[in-house]
Amino acid sequence: MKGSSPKGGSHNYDYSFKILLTGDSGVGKSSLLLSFISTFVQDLPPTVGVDFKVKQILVGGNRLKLTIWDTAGQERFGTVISSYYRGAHGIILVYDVTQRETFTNLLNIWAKEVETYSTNPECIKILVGNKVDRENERAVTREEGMALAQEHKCLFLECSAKTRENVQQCFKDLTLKMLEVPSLLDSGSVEVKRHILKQKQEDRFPCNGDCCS
Ligand SMILES: Nc1nc2c(ncn2[C@@H]2O[C@H](COP(=O)(O)OP(=O)(O)OP(=O)(O)O)[C@@H](O)[C@H]2O)c(=O)[nH]1
Ligand SMILES: [Mg+2]
Repeated sequence: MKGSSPKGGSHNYDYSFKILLTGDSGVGKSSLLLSFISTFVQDLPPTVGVDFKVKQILVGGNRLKLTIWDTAGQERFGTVISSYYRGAHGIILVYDVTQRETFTNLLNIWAKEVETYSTNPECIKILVGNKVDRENERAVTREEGMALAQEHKCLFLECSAKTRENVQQCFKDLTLKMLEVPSLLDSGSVEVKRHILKQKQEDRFPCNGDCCS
């Protein structure tokens, strides 16, 4: 549905996508986000509640507005979780390659949460092994990561929020894949949103015939 993209329209982007970060506390979700948006910050405090950042990027000739949501891996607030997942186009499942438990928890906790709350059946997932700069402390092999991703039909990448290795690539791979899915393009398209808004306005102020004669 690239044809419906309003290039040159009044918006300065073609598609608006919601992306989520999920995974255990301390795996580096907030660091990854900061590294992508601006720069790595050493020893961030644990996230409290929910936060989001917006970034515009150019991918495959499309101007994308990404709203990237980040939440605490530790405290989970039941009512917040469902709204966190609602309408997400892409999900980044993060583990720490030096902490095996964070990898097994992806399967036991996070994948189940995604399955339960995600509302876009075709949303794209990417499995990300973070902290590869600590190679000598590695506890999960690259092959294990790849195998899990294949089993769950996810994309896969290893990265370091600290050195910024593969950080941009992670968002590029994810968004390129999202751009291949017509249903995600429909819900992320500025054109579709404009149409829905117009429809709502027409419903609120229906034409009584006077204005169109
Ligand atoms: N060496 C190294 N340290 C990292 C990397 N990414 C994050 N860290 C460190 O890991 C710790 C936890 O990072 P956060 O980004 O706060 O982790 P989080 O997943 O957001 O944690 P919660 O908010 O509690 O869910 C911090 O001390 C970071 O500096 C990385 O790629 N390499
Ligand atoms: Mg955090």
